[in-house]
Amino acid sequence: MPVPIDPCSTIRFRRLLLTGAAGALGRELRPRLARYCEVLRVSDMAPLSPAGPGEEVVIARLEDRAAVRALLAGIDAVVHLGGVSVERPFEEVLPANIVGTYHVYEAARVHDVRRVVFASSNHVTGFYRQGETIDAAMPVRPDGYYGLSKAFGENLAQFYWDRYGIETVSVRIGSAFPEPKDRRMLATWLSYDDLERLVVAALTAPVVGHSVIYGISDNPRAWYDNGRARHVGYRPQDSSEPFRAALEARQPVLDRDDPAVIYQGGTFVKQGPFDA
Ligand code: 15L
Repeated sequence: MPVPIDPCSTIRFRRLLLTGAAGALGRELRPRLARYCEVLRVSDMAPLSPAGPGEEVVIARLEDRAAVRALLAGIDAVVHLGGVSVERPFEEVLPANIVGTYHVYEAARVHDVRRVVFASSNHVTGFYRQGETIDAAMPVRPDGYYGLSKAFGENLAQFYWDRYGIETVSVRIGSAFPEPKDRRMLATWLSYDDLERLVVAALTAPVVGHSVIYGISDNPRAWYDNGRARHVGYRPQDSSEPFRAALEARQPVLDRDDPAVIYQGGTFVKQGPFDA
């Protein structure tokens, strides 16, 4: 079991929903989120391990409107990780990320779910240059169909806040892995403990409307300025810095003409076209 971030936490939801629970981040968050609620409903289209104490397991496809409608019944808040999480052809991204996220928000409206934590991505702004400091108020520059779908999800979140008062924190997740894998991730890395801190802050901040925040640890040379999202209350406690020396030794020379080195989205910016 992961070490509790706050073992004395008194934050308790009655029933939380975690979509995308079979994915890498879903598997990481499942035991962590269980500590903050009486019942954790976990869902994915892929197989999930059986329900533990205080868990409900629901297999559902996000493009199945009726299934998603049922999924959100009785839910207090949603952590929506579900969908395609890498660059893929538009035909694959469309049903899960675009239609599916629409179904989640429609179901939230119908069931009066008041808070969503939406797993957006740094690939919403992947075509800004590495080294350029950006914030969530700057125009999106998606680096592919995946990034475009996350930009759409953020727009859905804004619309459902403006029209229906459903609050969302859109988390533009950087690179959430046990440790940074390359030099780019020295800027984009998000530790799993900080991921938990961020999701819990996003679930419990008193007022968020629709807020957009970059999901990164306290990386000294990050490209993202989260100053506009202080009200979310996320205070990262990890940093990529201890990994710097080893990563720079492993990648001593970078090809400055490589788009993956030029742009913040890294290799995502040069994937596709998919009909070649
Ligand atoms: C993402 O959005 C992906 O889901 C993840 O697999 C990583 O590649 C990450 O971005 C990243 O940019 O490092």
